[in-house]
Amino acid sequence: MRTVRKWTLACATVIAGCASGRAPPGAPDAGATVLDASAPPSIDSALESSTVPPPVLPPPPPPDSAPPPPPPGDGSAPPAPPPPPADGSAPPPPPPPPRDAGPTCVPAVETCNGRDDDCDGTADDGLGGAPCDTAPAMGECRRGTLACESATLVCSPSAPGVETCGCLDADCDGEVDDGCRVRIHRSYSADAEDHLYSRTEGEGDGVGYVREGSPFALYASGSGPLALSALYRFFGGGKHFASTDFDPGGCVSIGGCVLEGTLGFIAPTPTCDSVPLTEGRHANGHRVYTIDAVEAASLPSLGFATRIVGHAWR
Ligand SMILES: [Ca+2]
Ligand SMILES: [Ca+2]
Ligand SMILES: [Ca+2]
Repeated sequence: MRTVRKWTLACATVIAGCASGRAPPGAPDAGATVLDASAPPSIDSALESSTVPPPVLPPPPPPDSAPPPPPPGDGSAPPAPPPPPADGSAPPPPPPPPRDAGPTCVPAVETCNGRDDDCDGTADDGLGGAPCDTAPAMGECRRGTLACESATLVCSPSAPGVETCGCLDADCDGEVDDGCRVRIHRSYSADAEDHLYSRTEGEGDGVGYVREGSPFALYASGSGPLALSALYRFFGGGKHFASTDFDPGGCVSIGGCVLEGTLGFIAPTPTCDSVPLTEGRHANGHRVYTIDAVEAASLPSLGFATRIVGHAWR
């Protein structure tokens, strides 16, 4: 109001032209936009500036700071960034965001990565189960099974079991069917011109037989999973012999020979790293059994007819 009164007095007493509506000398033409700080303001602008207070604007942000992020829509505080590692190394990359069966999930092949790639709602489902090798584990324990654990495929070994005499190292000690076979010991009597085969080493000691070693092994039982046949030992005509026939040639039934027991069990066909068991039969009844290919090949020259009676083990 003070400015209005002052300018009104000046117009009335100094500038006669203003009363007549004419512009004072040097004033711009009507319609022109001229800003001149030295020129006195118009009455309208003076009135406006004197009655409307200027708007109050917020202070500008500091030039070197970014504006704070808007708060989450649910009103909760935003998650705090992970603290840097204490040792000063670069922080690990963040884990991939989980996928779910939502409308934005794009189905892919499920792999062991901690994510629900096929969008069925379960991460890493349906993986594992394939066989794998757990070497240096031995025997059946090497037969592992793949499993997806903590986003990593791992090969889990099998636990040791009980030796089943099925051509497996089920107890994982590195030896197949250990404890399932028996060694067969051989001795020879020159006087009787007879070979004696026995599970008992030294059976012929003291009765004229000389030990010749333990040339092969047979399974102790035929009740395991392998298809095996009993090999019986007989004595007849002053000689020992073996056969898979419980009454070979009817000699037992007519009293021509005696069944002395079961030596062991042989395989009719090659089984579990077996080797052929050759029988040499002399015309005088003398029988020889061997898995030694060289000895077997020499028998015909010594008067023996040979045949493969089955398969034994070293
Ligand atoms: Ca899945
Ligand atoms: Ca997955
Ligand atoms: Ca074993």
